[in-house]
Amino acid sequence: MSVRTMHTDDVRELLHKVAGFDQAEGQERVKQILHRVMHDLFQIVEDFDVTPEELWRAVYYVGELGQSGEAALVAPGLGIDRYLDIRMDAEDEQAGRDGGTPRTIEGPLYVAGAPLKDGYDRMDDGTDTQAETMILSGQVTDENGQPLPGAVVDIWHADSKGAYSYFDPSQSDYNLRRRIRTDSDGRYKVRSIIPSGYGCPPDGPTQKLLSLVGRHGQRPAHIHFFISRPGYKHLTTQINLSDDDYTYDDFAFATRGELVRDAVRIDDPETIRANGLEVPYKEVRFDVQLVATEDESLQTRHERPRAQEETNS
Ligand code: MBD
Ligand code: FE
Repeated sequence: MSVRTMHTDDVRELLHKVAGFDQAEGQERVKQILHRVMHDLFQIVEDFDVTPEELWRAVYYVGELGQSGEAALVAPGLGIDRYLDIRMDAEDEQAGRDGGTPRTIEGPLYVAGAPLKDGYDRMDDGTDTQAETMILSGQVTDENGQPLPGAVVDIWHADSKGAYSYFDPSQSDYNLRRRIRTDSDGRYKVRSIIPSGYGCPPDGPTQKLLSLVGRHGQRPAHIHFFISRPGYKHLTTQINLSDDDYTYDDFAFATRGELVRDAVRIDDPETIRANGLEVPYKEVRFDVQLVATEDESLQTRHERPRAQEETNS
């Protein structure tokens, strides 16, 4: 059975009232967008002959998603975060402020207010005994290669099980989360552990939807960065490690070729000792180029709800 009702006065009047077009109060932008959203949803029901059973399943799915706290997790899986990056890249290009190290998505697992140190710090609390040691370092420069001292490099990543502190209450506060201020040469360096990739909770609503379209919910091993300095465009980015099965098959669409890095194993006893270590480790390098801008609104990260943002940042 396939009936067509979208063109009728009944549906038109219904949508008009749903969006509050007959009300003096409320916000015009919300009315316009809600009208479009509900119109297009009803049009989908008509075009695909969606059954009441299917539509109610979708309504209760939204409820399940909210209860699980996974709304900001299914978002990157549906390409929302990547789509916003594509738009911001295009805006930068149009405004002539493209270039520098590419952006990629923030993801839902940032926690504001990590310890802030000059030049160097250790990020791991030493309890992840299965993990390989990582030395991560790099130089922050402008587009001409001029070093930028005093830039803040805010780094966060998962443990050897793919879990993030704060969201995994078994980890210590701010484990694997640090802010490093670059030294007089624009350099930063941390000792940490090699992260593992992330997998969506297998029984959660995000994985449920992904499975319905034949997709996995895995991310490759990766390290997140916010890099900022007054006078330069804020950069939200990540590096993806090169030896992961999912390096080029990320459910969150965050991998960019320019952001893939090798973790190089260092076995040489002298180099190990020179770095103050006793065991072989893996070295990861990530140099960053920032783009100059006078526009202060571009010098900070965009707003979104973040853990500990008000209390501690
Ligand atoms: C992550 O660690 C992540 O970075 C993203 C984008 C989604 C889920 C988990
Ligand atoms: Fe992540």
